[in-house]
Amino acid sequence: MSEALIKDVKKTFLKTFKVEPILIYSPGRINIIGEHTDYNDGFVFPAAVDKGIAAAIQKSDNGHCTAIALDLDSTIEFELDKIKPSKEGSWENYVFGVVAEIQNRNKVVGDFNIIFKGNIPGGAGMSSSAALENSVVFGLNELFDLGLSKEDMIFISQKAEHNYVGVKCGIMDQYASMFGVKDHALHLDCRTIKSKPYKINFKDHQLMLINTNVKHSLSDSAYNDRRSACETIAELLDVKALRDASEEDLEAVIDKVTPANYQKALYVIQEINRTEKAAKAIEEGDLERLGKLIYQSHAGLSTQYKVSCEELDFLVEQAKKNKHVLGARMMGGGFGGCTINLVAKSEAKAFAETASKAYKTKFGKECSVYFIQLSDGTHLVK
Ligand code: GAF
Repeated sequence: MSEALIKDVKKTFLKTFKVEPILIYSPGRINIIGEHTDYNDGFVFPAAVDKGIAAAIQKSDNGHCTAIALDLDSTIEFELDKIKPSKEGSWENYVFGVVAEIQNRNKVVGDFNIIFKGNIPGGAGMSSSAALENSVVFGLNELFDLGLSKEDMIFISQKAEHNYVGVKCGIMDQYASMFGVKDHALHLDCRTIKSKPYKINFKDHQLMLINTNVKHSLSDSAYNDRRSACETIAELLDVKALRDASEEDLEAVIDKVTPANYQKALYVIQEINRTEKAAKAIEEGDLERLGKLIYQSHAGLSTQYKVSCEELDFLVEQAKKNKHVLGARMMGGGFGGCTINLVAKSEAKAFAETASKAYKTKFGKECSVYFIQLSDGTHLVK
């Protein structure tokens, strides 16, 4: 958790609203493997990280609510009985969406003021959105004693994203951000919403992120298209979700789906499988095997599921050329954001430098490197 973020939101809150706020911290996440499997009821392997959003919240007595995003230098005022989606892409939709979804559950929220500040790079595929949603729902639950469980809260955050932001996301991001455990990754079954924390022994290796610093447009609609293609094929196969299908089941309907959608469904079935194999490799301490699965995951995301981009593929190629990188792949929804790399500790810096230089030469822009720690999920800060 970043003490500095907490200090900043608290200080600004006291100065602006002259009352002591409740303080919440909500982290972003990484994902080791299991991409685009969550909305297919499959398995994922995320972890909360030491980049997040701090929120200061307290009741308001001036007849309206105020939300301030310090990073964006943006303030909005709104009334609770007039909440509706704001224009596409605006940050307030995360706040409005959460409030609306709480109201939909017949829970009563009163007027409030909230101030945010975060250090999760936007568009990096590290779930700044889920962290923001979770901070709002967690804060409102505390402030108004709503009696929501953590599980209720992640579903509220997810629905906010579906209905106000317009992304039909799965549950991975909200779950990892809410339920993260320090030094652990979570092997999450997205059907039962139960996870097993793994304290991964990385030995002389570590995880490192490289941010392409690009976010290609249309990624939200492409995401929703992928989800609906998966659902259509699951329906055709007469199963609840692709989690329930095998490669043989899919082959039996090969004539009934387009080649592109066939590959997408095949990717999902294989990735769910890979995530299971990764859990086993981790249990057995076999990092080389884990690395291979991570590379395979990227190949599938790029060539079958088609959610990668030139910049991500380039960084994964750089990793493949370096024998000290056991595995690398794009992370999150895709079309930009970060690669996640499993790299030898002693060589991580050198690899980061070589890859960054090559990236600059190729694309004429900088990438960013993050060394992350696995951290606790959304919590109250005393
Ligand atoms: C985004 C979504 F929000 C997640 O639910 C998940 O589907 C991910 O993309 C891809 O694995 O982060």
